[in-house]
Amino acid sequence: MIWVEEVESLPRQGLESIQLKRLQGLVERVYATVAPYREKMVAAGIKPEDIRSLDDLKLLPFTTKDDLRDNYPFGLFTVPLEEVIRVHASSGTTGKPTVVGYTENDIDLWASVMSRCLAMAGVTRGDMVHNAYGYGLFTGGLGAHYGIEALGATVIPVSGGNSKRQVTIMRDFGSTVLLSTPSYALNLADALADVGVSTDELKLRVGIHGAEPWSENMREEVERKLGIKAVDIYGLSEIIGPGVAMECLHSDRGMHILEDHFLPEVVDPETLEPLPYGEAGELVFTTLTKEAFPLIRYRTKDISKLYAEPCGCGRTLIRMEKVMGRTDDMLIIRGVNVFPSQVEHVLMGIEGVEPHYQIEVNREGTMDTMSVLVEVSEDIFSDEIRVLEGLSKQIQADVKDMLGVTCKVKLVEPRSIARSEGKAQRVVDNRKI
Ligand code: DLL
Repeated sequence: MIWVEEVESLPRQGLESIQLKRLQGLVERVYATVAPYREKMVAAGIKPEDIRSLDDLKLLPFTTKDDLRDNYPFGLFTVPLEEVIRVHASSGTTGKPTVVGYTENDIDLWASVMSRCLAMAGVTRGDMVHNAYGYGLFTGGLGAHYGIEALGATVIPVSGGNSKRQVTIMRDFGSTVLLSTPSYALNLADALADVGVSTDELKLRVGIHGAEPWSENMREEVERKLGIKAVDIYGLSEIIGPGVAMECLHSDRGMHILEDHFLPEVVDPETLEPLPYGEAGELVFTTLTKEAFPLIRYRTKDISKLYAEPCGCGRTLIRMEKVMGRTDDMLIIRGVNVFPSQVEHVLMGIEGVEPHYQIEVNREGTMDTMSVLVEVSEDIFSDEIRVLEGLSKQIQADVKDMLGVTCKVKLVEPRSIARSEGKAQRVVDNRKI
């Protein structure tokens, strides 16, 4: 198994001294080359030489999505455009896309962190890797692609879509590793049934799933339906794309962060004070080595926790908890904070419920209402109305018990909720606010 042992299993002190040196270099560079960063630092009364220890990171101003929008498209790049060899963009739900750029070294760095992630899942040169992340402006497809090649495994650049064809390719090419969003992995599982291919005919061993939140129950579902071990991968375009953090095969919880390149913090989203390990808050990253588009204390809006306990794999890199949701995903239903991932957790614990659901939020007068559309298995759907009513009531009661919110439940036919080829749309917010 390939991994950069000398970095990934360094004693903390050794790693932290690398991080500090890189952080100091970064701050000097952005201060000298990017006006918006310099202005913010000047306003905060900070000079590059004030960063003497990693603890001084907290003196630096945060960067937010708004800063990216204000400098759209290339205003935060630190190098001339001639040195940028690729751009990606994430669509976002509102407003302008977020544009990110890479120098040649950045592309190499990305391939390197991504290949280290793949290695954490036990991927080696001998693997046939079915890359079903979308190719294009989304970072998933190309980001994973170059990592697979850097590792020396074989990449099948299949991208998203045309699931039946994907199944045939998986079977005929003998794909051993699947890369896709967790929701698309479930689509592929459905397609297996459609094409009449059983998991015994496949060589799939491991699935590397990310780009959207997914619950532990959803993991079990993916593992059972595809007959694989499913692991979590985290990343975001602004920081580099996929390859920021990855679950290893030994981890009892969380994903190792590639901390020699991406310096993590968790802060209280209200006070913005850094939180200790083990406490949930907003993840913040500083890119230590990226050239074209470095970010200082970027607020991801993702909610997670950090853990420093040693891992069975021997890596000393700290781990981040599975992302619990985003601060901007949180629904406030009649005063109760609800994350879609919590609803998913409840649903997946109920027998007969399929892992396809959508949450609809409406406003009736001044009241917000939440409806949960859930697909049920064929057997249940064709069962007596009494059975369906019983299931609806059970879902409603379990949601109320666990989340404290009363919701309406609509049980729908198998395969009636729109499938996505990439990230699933879990929430439909009909409130015009
Ligand atoms: O989704 C990059 C990626 C591609 C990651 C493929 C993993 C695999 P963006 O489109 O910029 O980049 O979206 C980033 O997706 O801030 C999270 O909210 C969410 N996200 C990414 N990975 C996970 C994960 C890619 N493992 C946004 N669990 C992030 C939960 C995730 N949410």
